[in-house]
Amino acid sequence: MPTTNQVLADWVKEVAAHTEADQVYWCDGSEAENQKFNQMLLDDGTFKQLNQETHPDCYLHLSDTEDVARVEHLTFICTEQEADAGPNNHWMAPADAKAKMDDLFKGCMKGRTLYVIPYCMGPIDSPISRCGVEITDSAYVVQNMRLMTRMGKGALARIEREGGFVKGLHSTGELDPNRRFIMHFPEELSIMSYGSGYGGNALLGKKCHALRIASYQARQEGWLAEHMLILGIKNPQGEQSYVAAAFPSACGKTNLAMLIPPEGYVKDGWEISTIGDDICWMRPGEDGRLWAINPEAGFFGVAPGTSEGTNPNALAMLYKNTIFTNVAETEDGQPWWEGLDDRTPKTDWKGNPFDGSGPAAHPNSRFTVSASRCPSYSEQAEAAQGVPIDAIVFGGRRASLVPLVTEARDWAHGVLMGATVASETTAAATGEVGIVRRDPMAMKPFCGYHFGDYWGHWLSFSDKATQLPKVFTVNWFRKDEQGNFMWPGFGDNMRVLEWIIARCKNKVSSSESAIGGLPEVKDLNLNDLSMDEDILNDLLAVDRKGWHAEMDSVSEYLKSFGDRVPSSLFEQVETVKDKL
Ligand code: OXD
Ligand code: MN
Repeated sequence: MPTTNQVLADWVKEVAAHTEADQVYWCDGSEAENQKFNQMLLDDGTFKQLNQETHPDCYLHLSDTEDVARVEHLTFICTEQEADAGPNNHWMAPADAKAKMDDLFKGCMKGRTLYVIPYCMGPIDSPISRCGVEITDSAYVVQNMRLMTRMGKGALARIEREGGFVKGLHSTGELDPNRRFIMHFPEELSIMSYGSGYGGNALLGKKCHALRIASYQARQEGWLAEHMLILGIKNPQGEQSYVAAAFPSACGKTNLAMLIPPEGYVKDGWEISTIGDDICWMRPGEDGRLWAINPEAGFFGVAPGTSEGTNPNALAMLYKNTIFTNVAETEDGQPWWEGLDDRTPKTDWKGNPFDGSGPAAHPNSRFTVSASRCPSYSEQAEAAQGVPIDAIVFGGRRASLVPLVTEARDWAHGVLMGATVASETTAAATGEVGIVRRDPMAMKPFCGYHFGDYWGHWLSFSDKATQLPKVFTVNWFRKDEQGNFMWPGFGDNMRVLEWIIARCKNKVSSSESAIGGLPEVKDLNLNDLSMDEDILNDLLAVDRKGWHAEMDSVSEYLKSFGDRVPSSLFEQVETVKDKL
């Protein structure tokens, strides 16, 4: 399947020569090809077949035990000027980075096949979508890209029509953590990744292209590439709204994207549909609204904690056509992870007999599955024009201070809310409870340029779009003095979404406070929820002293990014302080 795009043809030839690949294979994205690759991966032991009665076409892959997560300390943004990468990124000069990577890639595909994966991020016919080509020596990566992107013939045809594409070069190398780098060249729209087969490092369409490179490109072209889920909400009157929401990791993005509303809501006719669970590309439409697509075609989700109780929609997808990475296995060959159910697995994620010590599945074990398998997947996810976003929601894990939901006064205030998103570390993760780490727009690991410029870009949308979404902050994670969660979360988050949508449609008022608009208790639907009104009052209260301290810390944080931080963000901080 060679190509009429000369740049692509020359690049593949050049890489094949430099890496000394045995052969070159162009992926066409067909079902026959899918089956051929699965068989190949079974034959060479990369895949293990799971129980085909309970889990047809499901495979287990156990990775190298040192290659199980994204490696932020080895991830670089390589812009000509160091200042353009910003204090939020590791930087390396492009020439140095290329020399280093050229050395690593030299001869690395000897005895291996070089796979060419043309892919499209977003619906093939959407003007918001962008294409890329990943070259990899990993058939496991090919099979994951097949589920996560629109790959093969259709993508190549679009590349040939349009000309441009993001170049991504990947090799698993020796999987040596000391010879592992993920380099991004946003000025050239290219990526080089060596030494890891893990999703975020190796499936280059996802974090590398759709967030780091795309965020840079989006700034130049006037759109936004964000670490956000997108969900649809239909009310009993049949009115459809869309919400995009950004949360740092371990705050339940996939669960919120696939939320099943409480019974009473379902009876009344409310419906939630899923557009995406991780990435959102948005741009102003002719009507002045922000229109969004999910550039991905699949879910690369964390398995542990996924259950019938926490996310029945996610669990339902995982019985067919799924790749499991680093989960445990039951006696009868079914995938298993902590939190799934009370069975005891037979083998752990290293393939050893499970002896009860430590987790059986790796805490970052994953499922890769086509979005079309999700029961709540919306057909609007395939719409070329995208969906119009009514509300943007930012959230973090805050045991105290931050109310259940707050509405920004205006767009600039909303940008401040996003820029100062924070999440508290948990004892389990670090031993230090309640340490607030800021993760602006949940993009700390993913923004391909200086955060100061990024916030300026966000602010500029008040001139680019006339009907911007309303912006909110939510916090599902408040705890009482005994350390118990005060809000039930999961499906009951629907109650907060209902208020958010009602605000977008001006159907309820909000109570103005120094930190933004808060719901009146009477306007939150608490039917069938045995919740004390005092608790809700606490969840909606503004702790003045605490917020003064918060604003001081926010100010310090913003200052740490130097003089590229827009002054209007500091003005927003002052406004909040004055009102306090
Ligand atoms: C992440 C992911 O690390 O989505 O954010 O995998
Ligand atoms: Mn993510």
